[in-house]
Amino acid sequence: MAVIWHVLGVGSLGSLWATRLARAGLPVRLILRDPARLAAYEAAGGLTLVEQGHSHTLAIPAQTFDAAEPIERLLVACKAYDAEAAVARLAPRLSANAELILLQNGLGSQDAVAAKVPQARCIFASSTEGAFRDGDWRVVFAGHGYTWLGDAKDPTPPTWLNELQTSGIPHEWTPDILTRLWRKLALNCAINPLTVLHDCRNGGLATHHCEVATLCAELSELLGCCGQPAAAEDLHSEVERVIQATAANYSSMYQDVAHGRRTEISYLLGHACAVAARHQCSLPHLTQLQARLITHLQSRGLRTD
Ligand code: NAD
Ligand code: KPL
Repeated sequence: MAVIWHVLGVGSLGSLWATRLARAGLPVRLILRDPARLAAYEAAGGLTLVEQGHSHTLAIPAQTFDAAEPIERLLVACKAYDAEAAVARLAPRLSANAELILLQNGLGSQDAVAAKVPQARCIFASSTEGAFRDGDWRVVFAGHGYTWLGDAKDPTPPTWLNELQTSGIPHEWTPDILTRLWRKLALNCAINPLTVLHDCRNGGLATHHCEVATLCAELSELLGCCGQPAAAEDLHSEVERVIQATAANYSSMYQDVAHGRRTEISYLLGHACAVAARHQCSLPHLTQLQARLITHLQSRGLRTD
């Protein structure tokens, strides 16, 4: 019998995965926060995927944390700051051979989750797909991309990669998932905070070349210090390429701040600065950027952790 995909975190990315898996005929269960959310979901009649203007509603079964069904495969799609506590609540339901797929951006949350469930295999993911919600229980597939998956402790690919293939989820198994995550973290640190502080789209950073170049130099130094030199290769030119390629977009952090939502700062810039401090690597511009961003978030009444 096919293993059930339990999905924890039915937001943008979790819904994008759940709907594509279910559309391919795979067994999926959504895990919702409490009976009130479960009732609201059931009243809506399912989860709707909007793709190229077409919407498709899938009546994926849902449950709360209290359901009895053991969990063998868990897709964790909460924000980085929610992942550890949410997984800890589900730990009693994990079977002995459980596998978790962690979709969180940045770094830090994955190790915190893994420490809560030492018996489980934790597979880390880094995704460039884009999705947003245009209503409750609705997700819009906004940007095609790719998801890299890997396990820093065990390079053996899991058996279910073919299910991602069947579901049309573009992916690749990589032995270097930490390098991928560090590279994305560095890109996000070089772009996202500046878009918030300069109140601009990604393309607006074209007029802040020097600031971007200085940050890229410090981020490259950090990647060298923490044993990730491959993640630093041509970082500055890739950052400039991403700025041009996504010039019309607002960064994810910009959008979080604009909507008054908590950001993932602690798992991006915060993580970079914490690792730099641990390695006694002095990065004055990055540290100053963190301080400026924290002041900005405070001024907007937003959380700084
Ligand atoms: P989101 O806020 O849309 O979804 C997170 C969901 O988790 C929410 O529905 C929230 O209610 C739920 N949740 C949180 N705590 C919970 C709990 N204890 N129990 C049950 N549900 C809980 O976030 P998202 O945009 O889907 O992002 C998820 C992760 O994926 C983030 O780390 C983000 O950076 C990363 N990511 C997102 C995208 C994207 O396009 N949205 C792309 C790449 C990476
Ligand atoms: O990933 C991004 C984001 O907005 O979070 C990009 C587009 C690369 C900018 O850092």
